[in-house]
Amino acid sequence: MQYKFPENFWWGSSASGPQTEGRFPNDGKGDSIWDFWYQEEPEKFFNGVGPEKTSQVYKKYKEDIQLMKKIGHNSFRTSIQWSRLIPEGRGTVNPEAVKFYNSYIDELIANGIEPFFNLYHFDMPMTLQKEGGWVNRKTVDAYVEFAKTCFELFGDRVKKWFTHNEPVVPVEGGYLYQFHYPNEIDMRKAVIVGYHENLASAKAIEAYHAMNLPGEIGIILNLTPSYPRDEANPEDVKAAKIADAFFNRSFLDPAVKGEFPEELVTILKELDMLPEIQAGDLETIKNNTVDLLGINYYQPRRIKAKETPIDHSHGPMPDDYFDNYDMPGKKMNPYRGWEIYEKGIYDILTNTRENYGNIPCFISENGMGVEGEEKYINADGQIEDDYRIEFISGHLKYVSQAIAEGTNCLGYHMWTCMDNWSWMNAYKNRYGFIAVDLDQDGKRTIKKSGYWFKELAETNQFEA
Ligand code: BGP
Repeated sequence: MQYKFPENFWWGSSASGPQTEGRFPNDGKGDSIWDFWYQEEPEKFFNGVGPEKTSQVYKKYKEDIQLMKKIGHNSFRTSIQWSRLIPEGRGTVNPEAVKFYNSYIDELIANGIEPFFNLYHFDMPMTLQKEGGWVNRKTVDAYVEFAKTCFELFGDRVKKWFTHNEPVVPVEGGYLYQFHYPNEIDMRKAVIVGYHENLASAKAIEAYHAMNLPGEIGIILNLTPSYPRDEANPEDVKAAKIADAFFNRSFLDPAVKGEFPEELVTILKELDMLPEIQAGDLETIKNNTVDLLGINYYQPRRIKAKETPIDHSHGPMPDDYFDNYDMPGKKMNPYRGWEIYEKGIYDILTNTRENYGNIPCFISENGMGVEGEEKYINADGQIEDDYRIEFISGHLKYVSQAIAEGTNCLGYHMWTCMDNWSWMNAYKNRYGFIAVDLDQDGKRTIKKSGYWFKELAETNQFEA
């Protein structure tokens, strides 16, 4: 069967500054929380590989853009590293960073690849983190200044901006489940972080629109559908709704509807954990919703009613209201330990159509991280990643169905272009269309999936 996509569909991939650029002498970059954490505890990172190594995109971006072109990209998303552009988080702008991002943007455009730029991809400048990071309201002001600087410097050519990538992840990783610096477990702080990220996003959107630049601004959210163990069990259904409010609607509702979900507000009120809301904040959030929604989808969330005893050792936690459900027989990506459930992407797109005004959206990340891909290298030195082609096409079938039913989905970006540095997992799992050989100075080789994607992008269809 043929699966078709509209003309001018955005085909490409996504990446981030901190996971790709690397650090080089005299580049003027300041420390982010990742640079700092790696200096403090390098053993926490897979094989001891830190954020200064990455795929050297800072030096190799021209070569990389030729490869993107070769695999059919018409668009590509990465992020501006706050700590590269403004090394201390606020104040002086680093001229080397301006040169780099200008040249990166111009090179993309000259090669027919539209640059999409995100402003925050988990990479708080360390100077600001020392003052509390997102827990401190002053960070919101610093972020808005940073955003304005980006719009002023690059907004004439960059026409797709995003305020955050997966803002719930710094909440979860930094303040609930310990996989981002500062690695705390403190739900009160987690709530403040989420609130400030939402407020910062609305204020950046307000600033962008006030500048009347020729483009759009949105947010990128990892929308993880919450499926109850048993649809017929009201306790499971209720638990899944609460998980959805904590992890999806906490950002989706303010971003698209300009308001926080009632269920979440009620719970936080009961816990006496509502953040401090200053006069005008809620109006700012109400009046500055997104033009465009990026959707990252990797895995669903399976939920059952709380059965295990509540763990009080760290105070209240979202998990006091539900248990994760380990569904028997689910399909897994064993390397990352994530379930593969293709229909989830269709459910998200249907939800945006039915409940979020059919907002213009696109799939901004979807992908499969695999460890030990060298075992799939053929005689010509190419990685035959048929599993990745199967993963992408399995999801794209559902994207095409959602579009046929009227969902306003404008593109598909795979995570990622070149294999890159996956935070604490460093280079363990590889996600790219293009392999990066760390032992050969980051040598690039297009995988089978890259050539498959090229054909898809050129014809706007595939057969399966
Ligand atoms: C998303 C992030 C990316 C990327 C990807 C893969 O959540 O936006 O930065 O890393 O997930 O996940 P991981 O790198 O943890 O395997």
